Parts: sequence; C-alpha cells; structure tokens
Amino acid sequence: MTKTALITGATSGIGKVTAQLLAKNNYKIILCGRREDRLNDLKQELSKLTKVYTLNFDVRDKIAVFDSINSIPENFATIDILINNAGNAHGLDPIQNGNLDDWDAMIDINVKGLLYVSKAVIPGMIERKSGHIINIGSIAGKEVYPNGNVYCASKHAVDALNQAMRMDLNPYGIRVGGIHPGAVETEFSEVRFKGDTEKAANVYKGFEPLHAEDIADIIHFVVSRPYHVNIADLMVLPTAQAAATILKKEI
Ligand code: NDP
Ligand code: 8X3
Repeated sequence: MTKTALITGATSGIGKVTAQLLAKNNYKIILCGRREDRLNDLKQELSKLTKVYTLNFDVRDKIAVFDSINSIPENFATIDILINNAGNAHGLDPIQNGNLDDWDAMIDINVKGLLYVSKAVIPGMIERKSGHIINIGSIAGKEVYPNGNVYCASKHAVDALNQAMRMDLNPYGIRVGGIHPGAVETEFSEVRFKGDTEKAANVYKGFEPLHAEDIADIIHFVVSRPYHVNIADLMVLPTAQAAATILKKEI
C-alpha cells in the first residue's frame, strides 16, 4: 500500500531532496514549511509523480502546528512516516556573546517545534499501532564544538528525544530513529550566518561535504526497511570529516 510521509522543512536542503526522492518512489507526500511559494513550486513538480499536499506553518507556533495537522484531508490523514527535519543553526558565537533571539530560535524550532509536530502526529500512529518517526539530529547532537553551544544543546535534545520517543512508543509498534549528519551543503550555513553567502560558502571549501541527496538516500533506505527492522541511530559524515571540527581540507 502507498505510504504517506509528512516532511517538515521541505522547502530546502535535506527536506526538499527527501521529498523529491520519496515522491519518485511513490510515497504520498505532505510538504511543510514557511515559504509558501517554494511549497507550491515543489507541489507542482512532485504532483507529476505522486499525490502531494502542502501545509504552510511555522513549527514555533503551536496553535498553527495543531490546526494545520488537524486540517489534513482524509486521503492524506494516515501519516505513516513523520520526518522531523525542520531546523537550523542561528549564529556561531561564544556563549558570553550569544544573541538571545538566536537562542530562542534554535530552542523553539529545533526542540519545541519538533515536539509540537510529533505531539500532533503521534495520536494517529498510536491509534493505528503503526508508524515511523525519523528525527534529523546532527553531529552537533553527539559532540560539542566551540561556539556551537546552543545549537549543540538543541541537537543533544533531539538525540535525547529520539531515544525517549523510541521507548515511550515501543508498546505501540511505532518505529523511531535518528539520523545525525555532519557537514551537508544546503542553505544551513546561509541561515547560520544570516545571509552572508561568502561566509557560508567558506564552510564547505577545501573538502567535499555531504550533499542533501546523500542524506535523502539514507532516509529512503531507513523508511523502506521491512517492518521488523528499525534503524535507531545513524551518524553520517563526509569522508573528509572525522569529528565536528576535524576536517581534512585541501587548501
Ligand atoms: P536548510 O536551511 O536548507 O533547510 C531548513 C528547512 O527547515 C527549511 O525547509 C526551512 O523551511 C525549515 N524551517 C526552518 N525554520 C522553520 C520554522 N520555524 N518553521 C518551519 N520550518 C522551518 O537546512 P538543512 O536542509 O541542512 O537542514 C535540515 C535539518 O538538518 C535541520 O534540522 C538541521 O539542523 C539538520 N542538519 C543539517 C546539517 C548541515 O550541515 N546542513 C548537518 C546536520 C544536521 P522554511 O524556511 O520555508 O520554513
Ligand atoms: C550541522 C553540522 O557541524 O555545523 O548540524 O553542527 S554542524
């Protein structure tokens, strides 16, 4: 039977390419994000391949999250797969210089947003006693690096929540797994550096980073395993990266 996947952060990077790959593989897709023009463009592109529905909400807005998810029409309402991908880093400053708005954004989007969306989707999974939740963490959720403070804390929280969800949802046959990428070239660094494209491009100079396609391939692999297989935790790095700050760069 055709499965339905709800993907947060589907307007860019890992989420967008995952939507494209799952659409090619015949999953029905619910695309989520704030940038409505991008949602509409992607819907138009993917509708040639599969059935697509869009939800335009900010994961920080809990009323919008619940209203949006509760408004999903009947033919998309059975969410088999939830990909909790929306998230970003905001700033890269030592803790003493940290910007409070950046801190709020990272905690509110990466942690609370993931919780709100999960809370809205999980009841249907519990009722059906089936479902699969993929939480996109980060190498920043497995280790801490200088100036990464609050972003790392938010992704450590995602790692903890991934483990906690797997335990709490175990009685209901719901699979839960985390994927933790290292450096992936997306809009991530542009967001972190507030639109400074040169600074963002520099992050990926001198080595081959992961591409969004690499993570999308892995997400597709994870969600297409037979039901008795749950890939619980995966860290995926570019070959040039050994740890958050250990990169073999050709200069
Ligand atoms: P992008 O910036 O390319 O994509 C981020 C996505 O998140 C966008 O679709 C954006 O959509 C969405 N998003 C951001 N804020 C909100 C919000 N408040 N409400 C709803 N959606 C939001 O980055 P990536 O694809 O790289 O990031 C995807 C995930 O992967 C993130 O969780 C990130 O932390 C994680 N990650 C990324 C790594 C990397 O090196 N790139 C490495 C490890 C993990 P819109 O703006 O339209 O709302
Ligand atoms: C994104 C990768 O190394 O900037 O999560 O934290 S890193």
